[in-house]
Amino acid sequence: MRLVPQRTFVMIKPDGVRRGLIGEIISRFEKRGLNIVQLKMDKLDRNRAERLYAEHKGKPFFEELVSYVTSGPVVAMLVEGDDVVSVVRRMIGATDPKEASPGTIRGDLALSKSENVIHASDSPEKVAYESSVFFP
Ligand code: FUP
Repeated sequence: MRLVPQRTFVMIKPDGVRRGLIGEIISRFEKRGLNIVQLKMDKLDRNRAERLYAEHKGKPFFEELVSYVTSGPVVAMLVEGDDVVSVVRRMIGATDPKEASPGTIRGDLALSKSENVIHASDSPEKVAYESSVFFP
């Protein structure tokens, strides 16, 4: 049992904000029993988007990814709870929403692999790195 609950970084992407899904998504985390401990609406510029997605630089979808994630406001948050990194990854579902299980956020709310509503860190190391882009 951890003394300090784990935290993860979550970002509702521009399509999630545009489509009015902020409340629906936050509500799922709250109903699951997780705590929202920081929350901020923000807009990424190219420089910060490239930092956030540094691991994908050079991949064929990188340019499309950066232009999409800078296309409108996002909601960044830190979510806390037991084993929250893996719990939230399971709640968001597979990267390609067409493959994501029903009941997951992507499986219920998205269809496009490039515009898949939400991002969540996949390891504690990424939590530290990705949150520093939003919560310095
Ligand atoms: P995930 O961790 O599930 O968000 O997925 P990745 O880190 O592998 O990818 C980050 C983002 O890049 C995805 F959310 C969407 C985009 N992407 C594509 O557009 N095409 C791909 O083939 C893979 C990822």
